[in-house]
Amino acid sequence: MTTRRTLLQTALGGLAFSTGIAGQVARAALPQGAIDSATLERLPGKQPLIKRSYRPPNYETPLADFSSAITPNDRFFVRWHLMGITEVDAREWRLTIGGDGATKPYELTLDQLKSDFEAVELVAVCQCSGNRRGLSDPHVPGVEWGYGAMGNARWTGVRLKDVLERAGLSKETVEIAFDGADRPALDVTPDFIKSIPVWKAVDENTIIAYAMNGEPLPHHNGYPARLIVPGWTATYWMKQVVSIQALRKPLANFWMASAYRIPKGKFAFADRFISQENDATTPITEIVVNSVITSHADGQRVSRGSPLTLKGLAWDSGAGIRRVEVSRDGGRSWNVADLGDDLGRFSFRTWQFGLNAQDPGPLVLMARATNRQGSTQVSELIFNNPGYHNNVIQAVTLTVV
Ligand SMILES: Nc1nc2c(c(=O)[nH]1)N[C@H]1C(S)=C(S)[C@@H](COP(=O)(O)O)O[C@H]1N2
Ligand SMILES: [Mo]
Repeated sequence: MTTRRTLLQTALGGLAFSTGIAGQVARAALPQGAIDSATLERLPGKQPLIKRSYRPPNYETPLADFSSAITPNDRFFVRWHLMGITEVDAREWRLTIGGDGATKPYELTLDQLKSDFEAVELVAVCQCSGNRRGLSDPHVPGVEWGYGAMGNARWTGVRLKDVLERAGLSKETVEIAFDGADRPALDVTPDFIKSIPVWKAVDENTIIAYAMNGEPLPHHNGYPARLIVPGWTATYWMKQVVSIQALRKPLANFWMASAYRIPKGKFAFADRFISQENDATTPITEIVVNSVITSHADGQRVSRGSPLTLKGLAWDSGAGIRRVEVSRDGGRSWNVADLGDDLGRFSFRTWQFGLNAQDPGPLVLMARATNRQGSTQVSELIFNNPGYHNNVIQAVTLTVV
């Protein structure tokens, strides 16, 4: 049987790679079980997505569906932790704002949320911390995501800081915690509640969104309202948010203290989540600079001599993309690609690069993004047990015929 691995090894065999780069290409491009076992399935209201698990529903977007900077709502990935997911009736929905750090707790209906505060809009990438976990080598447990546990949308909502201000935050408040309408089906699973530091909560870009690309949020993406934490991985982007609690003490549940943490010192980030740090680990926060090739897939055949346009996306935690480069020789030389429209510093940035495939045989194409702070993607996976922050340079091997 011809597997992706043998195909790729054959493809690489004919080319002179330094071992470091070749090893990196193999790991970046080898989806292993994760992508090989993918089945497309349709959730209600969604186009077919790649199913990673059914209970709870975890579905990712096929790379070919990222053909524009904005991810359509019906193609947007879906990630849930708990079994007890119910559709929310917007008329019944209430958002409670309270906690021991709130001097004036109160409650909002959806209409009040929309009418009582100034509406704001921004485009931001929602990316699961574990995006690309399925590419981890050695393999790590968890949802075996390929490249598509991410999406980019124009979010409309209200600033979280405006909502918090009305609750009269006390000076002792250290974190703001969020709970959604979803519930564990068994008592053994802790409810999914997440917190962010006050400084991030009162950032003007942190919003409670009630619209996504001009439409109500799809049920599976958090209808009727969810938190948007631009620049941070999606674990904080609480869907179907029903409760916001101002806390004088750090939240100490499983989802903060044990899950969604990265080893200290392995990844660079600008701002710290100090109240949740311990000696060894810190919560995952800022998205690492990254890019993908979306126009062409591994193994695709292209005609010799006819021009092709390689396309893809690049994004980071909000510094903004400075440049994307493409390599045609396994990473030895790089050429600058053209960037598409700038939809804001938290958005996907499209890019494209025209080339002419001259020689028959395998053609290894790679893309690498650099942000405005000079951070770029890695050649070797920065291995960590939960499989987070994979921004290894992706390689796509085409066959020129
Ligand atoms: N209520 C609720 N919100 C949630 C989650 C969840 O399980 N329940 N998962 C979080 C995680 S880890 C991710 S990656 C994103 C996924 O967002 P999406 O399903 O809209 O793509 O939702 C976040 N918000
Ligand atoms: Mo996630």
